Amino acid sequence: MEAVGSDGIRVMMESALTARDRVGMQDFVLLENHTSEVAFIENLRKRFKENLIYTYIGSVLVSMNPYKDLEIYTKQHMDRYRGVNFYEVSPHIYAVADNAYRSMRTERRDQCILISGESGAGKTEASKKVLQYYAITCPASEHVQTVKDRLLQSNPVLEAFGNAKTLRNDNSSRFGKYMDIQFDFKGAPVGGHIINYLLEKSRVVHQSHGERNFHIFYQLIEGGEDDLLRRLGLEKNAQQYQYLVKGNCPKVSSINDRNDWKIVRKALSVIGFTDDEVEELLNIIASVLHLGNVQYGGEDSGSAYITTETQIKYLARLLGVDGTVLKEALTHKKIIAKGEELMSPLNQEQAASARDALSKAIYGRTFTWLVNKINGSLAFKVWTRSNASVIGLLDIYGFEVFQNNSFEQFCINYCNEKLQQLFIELTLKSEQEEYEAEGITWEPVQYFNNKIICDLVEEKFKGIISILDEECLRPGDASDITFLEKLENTVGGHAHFLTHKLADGKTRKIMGREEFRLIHYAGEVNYNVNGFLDKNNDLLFRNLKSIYLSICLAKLMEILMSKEPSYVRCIKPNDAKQAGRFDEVLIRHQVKYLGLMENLRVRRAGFAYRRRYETFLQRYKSLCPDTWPNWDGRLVDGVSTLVKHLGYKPEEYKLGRTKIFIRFPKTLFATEDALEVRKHSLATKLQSSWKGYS
Ligand code: AOV
Ligand code: MG
Repeated sequence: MEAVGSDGIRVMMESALTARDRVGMQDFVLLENHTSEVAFIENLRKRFKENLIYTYIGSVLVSMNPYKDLEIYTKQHMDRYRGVNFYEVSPHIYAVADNAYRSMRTERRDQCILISGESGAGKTEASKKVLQYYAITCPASEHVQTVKDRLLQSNPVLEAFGNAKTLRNDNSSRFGKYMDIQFDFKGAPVGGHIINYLLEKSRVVHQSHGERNFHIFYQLIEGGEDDLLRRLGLEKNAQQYQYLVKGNCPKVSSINDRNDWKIVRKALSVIGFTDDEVEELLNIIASVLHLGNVQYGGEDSGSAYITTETQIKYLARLLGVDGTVLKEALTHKKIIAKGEELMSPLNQEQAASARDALSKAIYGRTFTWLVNKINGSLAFKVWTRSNASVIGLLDIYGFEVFQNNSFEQFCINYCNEKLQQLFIELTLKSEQEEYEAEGITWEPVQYFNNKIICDLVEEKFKGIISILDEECLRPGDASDITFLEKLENTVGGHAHFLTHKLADGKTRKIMGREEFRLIHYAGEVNYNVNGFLDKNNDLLFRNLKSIYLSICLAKLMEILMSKEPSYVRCIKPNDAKQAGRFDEVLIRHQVKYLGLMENLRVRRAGFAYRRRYETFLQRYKSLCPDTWPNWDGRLVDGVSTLVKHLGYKPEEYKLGRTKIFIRFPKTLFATEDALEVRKHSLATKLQSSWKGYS
């Protein structure tokens, strides 16, 4: 410490302190006032202003959507994070990716990266960055290069068919995605597998104002070559198609459909789709557009007939079916009377909804076929569980609230509710386990557990889904309204459920009579029950729903629980999708519901900072003559000698089995400052001795 007090060092220390003050803490655990939400938000604000969008809470990565391209995803950045200790470089999504990769390699344990946050917060972008990191940095052979290319190219394809412009996000995922990346024993990616959850099929036939249908329709119309469009019977004008005009939003400034078409077309080839398969796929996409333009007239008897013959002609050709059969299918329903099959005519309204149901079914099946096809192309033939490991990436649709919320939002928000629960259970569990493993007493922390809301939705016999299923199966007068009444009778008193009816018999004016409100972990949402029974009844939907809501969701949870998780918590800085805008109210709300303060409290419950002995010793050994340049004895003794020399008081730290735990950030800062001083004095010494020679 001989040089302390010299001007140079004072200036240097001051500038280090000012820099810390300016750019904030790269780990929230190091905030002096860690229980203060104000300090938390201030730290986020400072970092956001400096384009530092990533910050840790221990090992959890908090990511702010910058809404602009930052120069932080280059190959040089990737190299900087390869094989480096998590804490020695600034926070980054690459650090999370690399850490998971290394844990998988060294501990031979499957990993998963769980990305959450509301719609537009940056989940899909984060998942793409992770995939790019592996594709670029992992070892490769010729075969592996093909796999890497296919893994990367699966994204534009899935996004074209499964993403759409919504009011919240110009590229909003309208399906949930869990992707396994499989690595061989050398750590090279050799295969992949995608599971998709609940595509929002209703978007095919209807879009809210300001929203669009799935990207692929516009890409095909804007970018499709003239002879292709001619073969498909399509015009180069999205306004011509009923399924594309509902949202009154054919063009989006941030989207270049024509360019995206080229990207998607190329990606399909890379994944291994033959030209014939692509043509078949596009036949189906075009068919959906033609179906949307099928119009009906009404006979005097009330029966519907088709007024648009051209559409039928195209449809018959593209789908390879007989025109007459198709016409009958679009205007009649099959009924069985006295053991005989009969075709009973539909009225105009019924026929239109049969047409829309067909479009949704066709699109939904095509999407499933597409995912299966991609899986086929990513499948590694000789891959077995025994010689490979897996990193899973979960990117689902984010929590969303619109003016009007229906069954789709109910499913999406429930899925987010489950994910939040997983986060709570696993972070607490792992924290607890770490303390136990290190032989350090655990101090419990109070936190909000959203299990109560999950139970309200999913509990057998008394949960909302059970009641909905029951109402769907009940013969007679079951309707959306009787479903709502049943909900009132069964879960009416629940703390997270409300309808317009107040306990004293009066009505709550702010709520509609067809609505129920759920108080989710992330906020309150009013759901309009209109269409709940129909959507739940939709056979295809039902299949998906049962996979998704009960068995699969459970399976997904099982998959995730069996892996070692890493978390990325995405925050959306403003609702205007604008760069540089820090909307404090919106951000504070997300910090609250993502449980980040609780997460921080759990992490800080006892100790702000923890490091493995070797890492700690390596970094600070130069500060003590007994540990410098090398410590020969047991690591724990080396660390003990070092911290005693540094003047740590017994209440400031604890030594676990493999790690040192430090209670207060200021202890660590003092040590860091001492290191800076030491580095500087060494540099000054070297300089003066060099001067002496010259
Ligand atoms: P989401 O996946 O969380 O929403 P996205 O990942 O699609 O959100 O991000 C929305 C938009 O924000 C992107 O299209 C980018 O324009 C921008 N963005 C996000 N992350 C970054 C980043 N790291 N750098 C630059 N721009 C970014 V949803 O799918 O709606 O829940 O269902
Ligand atoms: Mg997304």
